[in-house]
Amino acid sequence: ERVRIERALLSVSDKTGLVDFAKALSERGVELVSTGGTRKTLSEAGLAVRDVSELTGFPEVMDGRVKTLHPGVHGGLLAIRDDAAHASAMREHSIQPIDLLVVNLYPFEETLASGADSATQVENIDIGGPAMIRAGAKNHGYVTTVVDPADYEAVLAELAAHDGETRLAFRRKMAGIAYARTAAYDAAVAGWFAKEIGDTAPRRFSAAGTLSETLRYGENPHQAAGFYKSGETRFGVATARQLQGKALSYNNINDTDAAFELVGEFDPARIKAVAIIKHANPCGVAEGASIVEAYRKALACDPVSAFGGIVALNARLDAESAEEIVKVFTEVIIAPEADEEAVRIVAAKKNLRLLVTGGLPDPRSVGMLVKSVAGGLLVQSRDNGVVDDLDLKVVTKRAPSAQELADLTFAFRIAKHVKSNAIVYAKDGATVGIGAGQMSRVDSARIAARKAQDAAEAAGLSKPLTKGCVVASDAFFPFADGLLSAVEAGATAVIQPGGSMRDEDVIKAADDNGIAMVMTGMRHFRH
Ligand code: 93A
Repeated sequence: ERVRIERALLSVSDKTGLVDFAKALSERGVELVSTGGTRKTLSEAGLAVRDVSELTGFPEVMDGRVKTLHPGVHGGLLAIRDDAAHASAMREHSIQPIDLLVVNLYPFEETLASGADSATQVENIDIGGPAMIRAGAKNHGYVTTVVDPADYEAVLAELAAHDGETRLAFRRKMAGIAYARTAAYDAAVAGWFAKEIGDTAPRRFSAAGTLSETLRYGENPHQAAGFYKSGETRFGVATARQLQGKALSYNNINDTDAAFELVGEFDPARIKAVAIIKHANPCGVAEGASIVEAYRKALACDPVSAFGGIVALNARLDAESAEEIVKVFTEVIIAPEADEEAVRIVAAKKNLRLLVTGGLPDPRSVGMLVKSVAGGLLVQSRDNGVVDDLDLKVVTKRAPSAQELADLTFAFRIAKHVKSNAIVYAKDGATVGIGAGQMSRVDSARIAARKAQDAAEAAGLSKPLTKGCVVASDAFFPFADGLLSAVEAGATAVIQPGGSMRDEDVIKAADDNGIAMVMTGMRHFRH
């Protein structure tokens, strides 16, 4: 379990912190072995250090291309110390065990950034370094592998805390970091090759996983695209079974994901829910006693936008619902399951895709979201905040009624899945107007009201559906104007995160208009 560090092999391009680290190791009685440049730095600092050729019995050759690629090194890294055959091989070939491996790689990424020529770039592909790192990390039962000067301190702390030994848990942690490093390194090399040869097609293998499907095109026909599956077992578009219809397009996959993640917010044991999505935003969401009821209510919100939409269900697709859905031109239906009869009804529409997932995604689960920016990636954890878990605070004189409160939490659940700025009007468990993706919150509020007006007119109603509704905002109202615009549309209760400098003004505006307002303390930006 614990391993005493007696011999360390150090071979680093980035010499940051090297001398201090090696000095500390040496003071602990650790024997130091190094490759050319590293050894030179250490001996100039007055440290006793052996040359790696003493382990290999072979000189560094071919301009250093071959310096550690030798059984004398790899045997010392890979040997299972308490395996009799391994131990006898070590004795027979005079292979000395290496307990601590400290390697950082030829600066391939930095060389890229400097705009070097191809030959220089190729020379900076490290071969021996990754080979040693992978060997040491594989044999983490015995070897501690360090690939980053940022971890030197942690190694010394580990040795100090455990009497010159490392624990298995520590070595495993370091092994994980080691493989992540070699993966990132090779991803950079692969990316450079793709660029060199002008290959813009999605790569079959990538750090994101293995390419599962080459798509016809991306967001637009002149863009290449592919679908990588991470292997995560989350119920959703990546793990769904497609029962019928054309192949999914890039936009279909994106929209279907948005749709199904949204209905995942509704526990089917409590209520049935349906979301209709266009361009990754909901144009109608509703809950009801049955799927067909929820679908009708969702469709009523914005029947014009629902044309060509994606329909997601939080429960089994039944025949009655299928009949209703196929009346409207729909691109995709996604549901946990589907009745045989429903499948037959959908089959009449050859192109309509029907996906069954086997379950619903857990909105509370953790995960990573990745977005690319020029020259980099932004990574964040999934927005797994759920309104039911929040401490809702009534901040106005009037508290919401039970019905208002039910609609407020419904609306806030949906606002989380609407592109910011998001304004969601809701009534009786259905959205009645959604404003998405505007640069000003007031505009989102106005658009949502306008859409509610249009839907009412289309349905031949005398007043817009927003009369007596509630409103949710994904982020705080910076001024009272956004709230007043919602009040003008007919909202009687508001749910929003709060936290603006002008919360006082916004609360006063609500009180002046007899509005009930609830603050969640959690924002749901989505851009
Ligand atoms: O050219 S290599 O791929 N061949 C090798 O056998 C080898 N062994 C270690 N590069 C190799 N290294 C790398 O040399 C290490 O990963 C490290 O980046 C560098 C350290 O060289 P030096 O100690 O001479 O500065």
